Amino acid sequence: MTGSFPEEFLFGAAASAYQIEGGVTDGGRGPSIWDTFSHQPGNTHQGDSGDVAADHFHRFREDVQLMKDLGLQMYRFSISWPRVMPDGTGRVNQEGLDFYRALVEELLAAGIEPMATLFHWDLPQALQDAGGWPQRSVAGAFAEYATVVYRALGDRVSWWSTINEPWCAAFLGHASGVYAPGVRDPAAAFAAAHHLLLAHGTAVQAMRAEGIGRHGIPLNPAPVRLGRSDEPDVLNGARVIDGLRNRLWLDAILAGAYPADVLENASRFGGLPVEEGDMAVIAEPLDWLGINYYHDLTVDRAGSSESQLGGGMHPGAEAVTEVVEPGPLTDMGWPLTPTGLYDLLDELRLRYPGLPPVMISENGCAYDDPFQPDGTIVDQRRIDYLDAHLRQVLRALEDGIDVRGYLVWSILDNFEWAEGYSKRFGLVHVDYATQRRTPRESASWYRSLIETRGLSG
Ligand code: GCO
Repeated sequence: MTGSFPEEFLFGAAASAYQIEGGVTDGGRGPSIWDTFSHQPGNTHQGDSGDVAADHFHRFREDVQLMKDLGLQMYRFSISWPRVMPDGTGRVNQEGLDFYRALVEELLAAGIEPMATLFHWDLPQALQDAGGWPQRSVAGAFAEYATVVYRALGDRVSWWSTINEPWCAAFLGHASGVYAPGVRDPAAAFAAAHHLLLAHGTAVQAMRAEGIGRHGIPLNPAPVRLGRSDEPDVLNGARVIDGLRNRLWLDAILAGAYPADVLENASRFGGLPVEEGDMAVIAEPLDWLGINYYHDLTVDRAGSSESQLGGGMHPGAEAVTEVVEPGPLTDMGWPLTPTGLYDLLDELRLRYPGLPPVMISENGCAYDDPFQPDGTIVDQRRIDYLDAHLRQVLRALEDGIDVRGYLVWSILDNFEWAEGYSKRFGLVHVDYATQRRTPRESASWYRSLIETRGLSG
């Protein structure tokens, strides 16, 4: 697939607060569940935490200059809830708001459109102590926080992203427990899922009451494919996984109802705690839908594959698991499935008549290519990955699917959650001992793409 991207198409990059900021006790910031979780032995690679990360809290002007040098048109960052409201509700930390104001002004001065994500998993610990996402009250607290942030930045930020990958926060955080808060309770995961969605809709409504903006949510759906087995229990397991990863979220937000099979599966674990009026709030119309895409999902009978990814993250699908078919993998052990991005966009267009404009709000890969003797980093595999996925975006555009932009994950190497600093996703390499930034070859490639706005043969 070759061709040019539309004139208004936005090329950018993304990151998140806990993964790059550091400064976890600076500027009045309160603790988040990731501060707690990462300091509990065994939860992260070699005990890594976001205490310092890429020190973006202190180096953000240098980092924005790097983004300007790349010619980025948009930068998606996240706002640390506990940096703005250390207790989660009530008290506002003006130093925290001032940091994000300074970041936004720096971006705008560099000609870069800011996209602010309100929640990228770093829930204030104080709210976790009060029950966390399984408690319905967190949705109201989130709307209060969203209003505080909108009043501070709404005159300068027009692209608003509510909750990053709520599936991860709900099921990796509360079912498999491999992410913060490290809970292993499917009932808590389903309750968290519903309250994350309720928080999303409530916050969009609250911000719209304050003023204008383009509101969306970055989800991480993926095509679910079958491995070698197609026996009935495997087919059912695949449908459960498709329900949990994709349709629970997309149907609620775009169609205002949970699918019957998702409700049936959830009922085995205490159900989704829907109250009167909730679904209308969750289905608050959006200006854009974010798609964080990395690879598609292949499902096979549990225990019958070369390598299995995770367990316990799909309540009700215990007979099956995600598997990785033989083939090239990124450093995360993820397969290379670029056509899955087109297939996903095509499925969304067909399944959801009310599909709003799409932003590819994350796409990228982890590779740790070495420094060359001349100090450069030739990361051809990352270039090939980005090129292949962007060609699928071109294919979707040619096919009439309304994609508005593409954000590389990530601008900088950063804290990759349970994997800590062992996995590198950055267009720009970070030496964590010195905090020295080194743009990789892929950064130069991306700059050229942004300049030419096209992909040749
Ligand atoms: C996610 C998160 C990012 C990850 C990235 C690589 O999509 O899981 O938004 O925080 O770091 O996706 O896993």
